[in-house]
Amino acid sequence: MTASLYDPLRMGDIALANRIVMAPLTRNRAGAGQVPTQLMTEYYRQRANPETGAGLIVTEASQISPMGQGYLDTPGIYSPEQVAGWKRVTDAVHGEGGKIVIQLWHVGRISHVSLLPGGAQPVSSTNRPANGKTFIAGGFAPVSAPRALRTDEIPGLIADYRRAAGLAMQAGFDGVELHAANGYLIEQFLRDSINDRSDDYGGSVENRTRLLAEVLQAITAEIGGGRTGVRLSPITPSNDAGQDSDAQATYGRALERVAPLGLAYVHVVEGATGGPRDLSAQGVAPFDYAALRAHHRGAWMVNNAYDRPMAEAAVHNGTADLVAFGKLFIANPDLGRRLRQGAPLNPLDTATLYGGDAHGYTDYPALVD
Ligand code: 8OZ
Repeated sequence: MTASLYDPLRMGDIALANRIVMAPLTRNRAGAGQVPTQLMTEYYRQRANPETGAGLIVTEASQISPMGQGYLDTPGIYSPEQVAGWKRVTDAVHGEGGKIVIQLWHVGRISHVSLLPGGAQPVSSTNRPANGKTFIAGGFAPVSAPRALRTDEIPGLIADYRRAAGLAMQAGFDGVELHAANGYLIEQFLRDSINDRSDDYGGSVENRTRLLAEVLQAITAEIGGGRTGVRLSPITPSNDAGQDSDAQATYGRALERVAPLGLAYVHVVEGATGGPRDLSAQGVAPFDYAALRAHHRGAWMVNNAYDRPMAEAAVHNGTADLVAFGKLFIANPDLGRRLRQGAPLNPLDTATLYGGDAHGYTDYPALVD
């Protein structure tokens, strides 16, 4: 039986009205204490009704601890005030009949001392800094040099992820998505282009996939595999991640290893996040996503530059169960309705993506009835 982008889907323990997903999108509009604001609540509410918006919302990446933050004004999921702020968001989304999971984030070395407690150094798999910039109070700045986490610090890090997953349930989320993509902490362990450790968390594929596996083990022990997803980006060069020497083997083993956890979904960024899907011009071998999928029995979510024909085809031909849309959902609060109708789409204003107020955030127009 062939499915449509507009058909319902049971994804683990989460029942969705359709397969249209709002992708995780950093917007840098959290309030003091990295607390979700009323404006953020309105932004998510506008996109929550599955009749007009998304079947599932994945929130913007949200740090699991103060050390997990890498940019100005990103929300957290570690304090009671943050839980209360997110509860306003989940109540609003559920009030529209929608579903929402929170993306759990630790940036690792993609951070700056000015954002971290007591001016601490960022932590990573490595002491080597990324060649890149982050956004801090004064504007863009080069990321700070990290220090490699000691082996005896890793249990505490895993405990932070587990606690965040528990807090997400208190905040009323339908589940969580582990951010294991885009050159952030988990990917800093996965790829041998970054990970230069000699302990049990570095070297072999088995060792480099260990942190991902242990974090997912801890999260699923807390909230269940049926409420847990993971986002991977096997070949993205984002955040100076380089390329793993054998991405197919590394990412394949990662999913094979977590298969017993029965994850609700795997979310894969195809190609360069927010950029080209085909990286052959950059000398990157094509990645076999179907081979990766063979290691996972649950729902398969795809992302990156999908338009209406591509998304409809992917679900129709079974390449994917769900399609996540990023830029299109920023500019079109009623993207679901527009896709269904083949209606024109609003253009994206790139000047208002990161930080600011309601402009370019909650003031994109919906279609008029
Ligand atoms: C854009 C700006 C800052 C962060 C990601 C969380 O790439 C992000 C991000 C994107 O996953």
